[in-house]
Amino acid sequence: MLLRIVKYGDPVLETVAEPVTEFGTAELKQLVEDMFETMYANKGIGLAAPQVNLSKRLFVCDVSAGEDPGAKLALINPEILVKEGRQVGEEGCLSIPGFREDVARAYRIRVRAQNTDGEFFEMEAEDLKSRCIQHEYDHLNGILFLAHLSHLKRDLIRRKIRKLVKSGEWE
Ligand code: GNR
Ligand code: NI
Repeated sequence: MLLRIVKYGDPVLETVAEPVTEFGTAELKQLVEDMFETMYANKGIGLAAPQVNLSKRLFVCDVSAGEDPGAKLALINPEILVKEGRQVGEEGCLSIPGFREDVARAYRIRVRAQNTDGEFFEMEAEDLKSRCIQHEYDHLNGILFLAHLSHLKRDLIRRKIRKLVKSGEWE
């Protein structure tokens, strides 16, 4: 089932999400499936639960954009354990459509998370996958990529969005 993606301005995007406490349920597995479907349908490489108006600590990501079935990742209650190095690259967000800016992130990370059965696992990621996980992890803490920009760039984008809201071209 396709889920509706909320846009910048919705308070759920700036709220710290709650940990997932119930695992192994059909409901959780269906949610993850629906999030993948919604992410692919919108040509995203990641999608966090708050973006579908669910203030829960989980996200999906697939930097192969559906090309490699083994690239599908679902992380629940994730923690970033280690961050190393630095990369600067362009980011966009499905909740802030039409805006892309360079963001500085760690190059490599080590993450611990749970799967839909509640089992803990650890993984490492670098480059774009690392960038995507950091972007999604931020969503769980109510942080958008705008927070990583200069005041000037952030305010410019906010002003443009305010105009889009006024003209009825936002949400
Ligand atoms: O589709 C997306 N592309 C993207 C590009 C660079 C860094 C992060 C991302 S995630 C984004 C989808 C999204 O909004 N996820 O929260
Ligand atoms: Ni996003």
